Amino acid sequence: MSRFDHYFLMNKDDVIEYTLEKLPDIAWDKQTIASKEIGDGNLNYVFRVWDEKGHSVIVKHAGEQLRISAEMRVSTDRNRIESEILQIEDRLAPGSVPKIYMYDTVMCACIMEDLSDHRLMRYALMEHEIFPRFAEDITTFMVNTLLLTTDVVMEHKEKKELVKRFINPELCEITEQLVLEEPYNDLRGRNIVFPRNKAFMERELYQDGGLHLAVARLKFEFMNNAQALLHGDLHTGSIFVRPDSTRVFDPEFAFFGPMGYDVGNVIANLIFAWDNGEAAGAAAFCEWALKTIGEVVDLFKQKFLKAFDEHVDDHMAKTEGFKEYYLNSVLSDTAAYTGTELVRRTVGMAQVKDVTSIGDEEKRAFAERLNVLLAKNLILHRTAFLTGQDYLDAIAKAKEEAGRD
Ligand code: SR1
Ligand code: MG
Repeated sequence: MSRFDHYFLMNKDDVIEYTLEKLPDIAWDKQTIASKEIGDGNLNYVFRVWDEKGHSVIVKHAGEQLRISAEMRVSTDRNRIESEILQIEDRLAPGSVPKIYMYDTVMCACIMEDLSDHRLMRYALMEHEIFPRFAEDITTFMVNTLLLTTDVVMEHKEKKELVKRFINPELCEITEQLVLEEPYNDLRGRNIVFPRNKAFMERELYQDGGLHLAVARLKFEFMNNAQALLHGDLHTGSIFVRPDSTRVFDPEFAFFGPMGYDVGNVIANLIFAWDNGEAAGAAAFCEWALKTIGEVVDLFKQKFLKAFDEHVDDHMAKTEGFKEYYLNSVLSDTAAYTGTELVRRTVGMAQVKDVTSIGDEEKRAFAERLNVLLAKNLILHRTAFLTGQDYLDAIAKAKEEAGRD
């Protein structure tokens, strides 16, 4: 019998006892073992447990209520999904995610590698730190985890088994509502609109029927295109970085969906970092951010085509012209979901500190207008974004237009 045979919400002392019980093979120093809650996400509790002999782990624990809102409840099964996905991702893209030491469906917790020698990418970017390896690392991660879990590569029955195992209805519902619905109509009264931009957002987002139709299509493509095993929430708060290392974590929104959703999330969150750099006048950082946005698109394409040649077995997928058709559909989705991420983080319930921390109100309002104008271009002209330069040109255009409004 153990205290941990039945679920309860653990505090930092419970977590120490839990770690000692679950990881008995580590020679913990019981005199100095300590724990601290370090999570700042919207959903879970994250504890660091360490001792003075140099041992340390991270314990991630799911509560029944979400941290961002006591009214929002989602299944604690998200921790199982996260742990299993991290193990799959580690096989597909070795070294790109933290190691999982154990997970436990009773306490809805998992214990994983401590990456405290890395920084959360969003915060490092907000200090205008540069990560020269990032485009290279993240494109390898995306091509390996995405293309290699599609039907063009996987044995079809095996893939369908995975689709079944990672059906993730509650977390997907959060995305369906917060990303692909509410930013365009404030249906549940949860949007947060910066007062200076109220009239602008009403006109550009709430009253644009053409945009609503395009996003409605994107919502049902997200729900019905079980293309690849997505991370599902691949923003810069789900990535740890060091100048020489990139590690992705937090895949609790994982499910089989359109690949462009992950790629678009990465691009949009680099744009938020660039917004912040622009507001601060951090020229060298902004130059790196733009270069990285372009490289993410171009390296993704290059590696995708190479991996397609190396891994695709399916007879029909090898038909001449199919590879280019398939990549172009992913690029079109990428542009559109870059747009939906830009919009939802600007007016939706879950915003990003890169933008909300811009202290000068006019600069913040400008960044938000730029994001929305850029987003609309990406969503409404999604098939026109085929290269990194196409994104850079669109950012420059939105910058000019946002200044005029
Ligand atoms: C209610 S959860 C809000 C957001 O936090 C997560 O990181 C996802 O991005 C989700 O949409
Ligand atoms: Mg998260």
